[in-house]
Amino acid sequence: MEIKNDLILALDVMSESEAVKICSDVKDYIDTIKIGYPLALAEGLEIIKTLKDQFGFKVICDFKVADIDATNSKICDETFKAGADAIICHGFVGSDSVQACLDMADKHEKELFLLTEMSHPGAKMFLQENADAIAKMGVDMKITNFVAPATRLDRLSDIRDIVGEDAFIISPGVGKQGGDGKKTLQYSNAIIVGRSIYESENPKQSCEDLIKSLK
Ligand code: OMP
Repeated sequence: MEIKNDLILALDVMSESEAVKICSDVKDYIDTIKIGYPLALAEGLEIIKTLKDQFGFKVICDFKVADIDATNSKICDETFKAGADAIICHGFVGSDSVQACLDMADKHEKELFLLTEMSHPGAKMFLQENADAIAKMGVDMKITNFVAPATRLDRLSDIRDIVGEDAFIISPGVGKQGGDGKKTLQYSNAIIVGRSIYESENPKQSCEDLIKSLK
């Protein structure tokens, strides 16, 4: 996936009007947005097509799909039917659950991102000790897109080593969660940034400043 300025906007705002306003502000700098439960639950899955049609963005749906295979399959099918270009699934549920997501992504000729270790402090409690195995499982399953944390560069680097240079890694945790964009891009293909942009007084300026800081 080609991502303009190596920057994905996490659009965790709570209404279509806020979403449209932020997108209008940053559309010259961004071509890929990530929509998660906050906006999808507030506005429905139609928001995917609304923003794609209005701005021409690629949309990654961050539904952290984490159920049994049959249910994962249905979640992914609906999400791709709604226009998503990619979906994020959890890996801790195991290969049968992830395979169901992969099969549905293949059926729709769309992409799947496998979440390995999360970026928040709580990820150290249960997920971290299994994250390398999750990444290895993804490699064994021929998955090529991964999510790994910008908040722990040592772990991001470990995960890069496991998935290999040709894999595509996107990394949340830059800005509000403390991660540094430029350092993250030593290991990652793109950063995911939410609040530092959409909560800013001037999202356009924040976007511009962030992109300059990545150079
Ligand atoms: P900010 O912290 O506001 O920049 O937003 C980060 C975005 O990345 C949010 O949409 C989170 O839900 C998401 N995210 C994480 O923060 N940590 C993770 O480990 C994984 C994700 C994700 O899958 O996108």
